[in-house]
Amino acid sequence: MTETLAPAPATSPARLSRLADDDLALLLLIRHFELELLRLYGAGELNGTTHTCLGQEYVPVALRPLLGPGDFVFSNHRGHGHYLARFGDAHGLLAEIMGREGAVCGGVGGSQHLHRDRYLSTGVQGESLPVAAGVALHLRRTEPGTLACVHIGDGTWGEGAVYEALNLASLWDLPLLVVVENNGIAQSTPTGAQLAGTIAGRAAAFGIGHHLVVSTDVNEIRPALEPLVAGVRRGRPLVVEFRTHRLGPHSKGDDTRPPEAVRAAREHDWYDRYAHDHPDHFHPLDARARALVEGVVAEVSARPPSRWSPCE
Ligand SMILES: Cc1ncc(C[n+]2csc(CCOP(=O)(O)OP(=O)(O)O)c2C)c(N)n1
Ligand SMILES: [Mg+2]
Repeated sequence: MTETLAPAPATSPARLSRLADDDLALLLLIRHFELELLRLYGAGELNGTTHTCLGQEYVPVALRPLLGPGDFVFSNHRGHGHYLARFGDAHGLLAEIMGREGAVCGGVGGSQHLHRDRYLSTGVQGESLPVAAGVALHLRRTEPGTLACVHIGDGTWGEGAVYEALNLASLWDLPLLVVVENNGIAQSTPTGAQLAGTIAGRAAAFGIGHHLVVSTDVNEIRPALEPLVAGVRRGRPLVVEFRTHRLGPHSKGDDTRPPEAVRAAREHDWYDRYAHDHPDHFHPLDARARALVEGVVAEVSARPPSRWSPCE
């Protein structure tokens, strides 16, 4: 039922290392979940809008074991992968997006506005960073060793609230991990047309450390991040910038990029590269993830509409 995108051109960068089963399974779950969402949207089955993280799945997968249940995660409009990496709950998420029984937030949050335990997402760009900074201050005082992790995109560096939050995070030594998923575009605006200087330079202006990730290999990214995340827990904020690629449209059918830009994004896609580099590992787990997502779609689609009351 899920569709893969056509194979990428054979100009792949370095060979990917062999992943642990659970990491590959999670990457594939997110990939097939997102592909199914685009199909369901096209069939008129979804409530509201949706933005997929196709191509960026490895970001929350790499971070997953570095974050504990005591940490807060603040996600954004492109957050399905963040949620699935934290909870693995494809049923609750799909029910939320489809407005069916068992939805994480009663079906009123939809794709972009989720709240579960210490996980929140918002579709309003720049809204989450000041909130995350406030939560980080609370955590520093009451639960030292925990942190607030916030995901933002490159385009979100155009919001003034980001700089107010960075200022206080540095001044007050807040355990704040800012994960930037720099996919080189904000809706239809290339980053080069809207961001002067660099994200590293902007972090440096506040005395905040910056770590650049260009790899898509979870086995390379995670050990490099581990000591840095430990430093955040001790009270030094950090910006981790992933140079990543948005594989799909901004939201649904709204891809304004020229074909060369889409091709370039596909050349970096871990999915085709992993299938090429490790076919024996990839194919059985890929088939399992497709079947799993198909089952989730069938099961959730058959549920009655969600019901929500502010008094419940
Ligand atoms: C305050 C605000 N302004 C505008 C929008 C509309 N909008 C949604 S996503 C988006 C682009 C975001 O770009 P980026 O931060 O790079 O994230 P990406 O979509 O690339 O993941 C815009 C302009 C919004 N959600 N919030
Ligand atoms: Mg972007």
